[in-house]
Amino acid sequence: MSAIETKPVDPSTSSGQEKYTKKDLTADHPTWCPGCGDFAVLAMYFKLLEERQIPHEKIVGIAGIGCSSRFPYYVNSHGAHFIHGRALPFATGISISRPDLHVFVFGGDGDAFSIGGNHVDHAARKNVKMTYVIMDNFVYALTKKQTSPTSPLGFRSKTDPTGAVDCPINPMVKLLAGGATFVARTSAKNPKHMLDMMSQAMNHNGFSVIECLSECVEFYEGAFDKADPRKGGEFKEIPADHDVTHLESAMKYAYAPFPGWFGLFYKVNRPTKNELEAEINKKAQEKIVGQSPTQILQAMLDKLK
Ligand SMILES: Cc1ncc(C[n+]2csc(CCOP(=O)(O)OP(=O)(O)O)c2C)c(N)n1
Ligand code: SF4
Ligand SMILES: [Mg+2]
Repeated sequence: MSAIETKPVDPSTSSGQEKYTKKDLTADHPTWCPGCGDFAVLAMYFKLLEERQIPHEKIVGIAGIGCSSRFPYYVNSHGAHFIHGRALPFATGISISRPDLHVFVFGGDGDAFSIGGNHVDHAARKNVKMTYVIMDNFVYALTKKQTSPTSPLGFRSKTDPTGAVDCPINPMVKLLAGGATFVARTSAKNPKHMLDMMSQAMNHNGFSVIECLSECVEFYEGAFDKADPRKGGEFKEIPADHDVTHLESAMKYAYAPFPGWFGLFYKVNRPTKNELEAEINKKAQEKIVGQSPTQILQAMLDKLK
């Protein structure tokens, strides 16, 4: 008589699946232009998730609007292509109410620093647990070459046909000043480095944010050649003896002129909003056990009457 073998099921998975591969995590075929830097970001994200072997129903990817923000379409996990610049508040709600999920946010320089500029500051100061990857291409690409907050002076675009005159923001300085507890910079041209930054960001208990230079080959070709050794540029990594808990030192690296430095600028531990509000949220959730979202919404509307 042969015994039927039963294999232990991981309780954190709904399917009990044993190994998650890129195939499981892939959804739609990306519609980015051939050569777009965003492909490398997606590839490294798949690699990270494969390495971690997290069931896809435990992952959330939220984005705003832009070429880069199409990211969630291509990943077989929970996700939303949300309102332009509003990915962070939406992701904050998910992070706080569902501590069992890993929350990632993806978007572009316009989404992060233009229309969503304030949200970045507030998610940073609140130290909401999530990982935010900003795919910076120095241009509004989806809207076909408009000046973005990171476009350099003199950049000719549909909105600045004679060249940009507004002083660009410095993402690293803004993120550090905003109070982010994990700030890193990488490039889509260096996937190994990018994967390392993403992996460290995911391990961080708090708001981890990465600026990833990701070239738009259609509307700003060659923007990052100065940071690419294969194009005669220099990919300067932050020295190993940099104290990542020292804000002033991080600021010094942040203020370096383009192409600047790459690596982990800053990392400190500070209580997260998730931890600080855990008890309040638990009590609020206990009150709505068994109710459907419609019932919860109706009860809220009734209170307003
Ligand atoms: C409220 C609102 N304003 C403006 C737009 C138009 N719009 C769509 S994407 C975008 C900018 C995208 O630039 P970025 O975030 O840098 O992403 P990229 O396309 O470069 O990856 C703009 C202005 C919009 N969709 N919604
Ligand atoms: S327009 Fe630029 S950013 Fe958008 S998909 Fe094409 S190369 Fe990428
Ligand atoms: Mg952009």
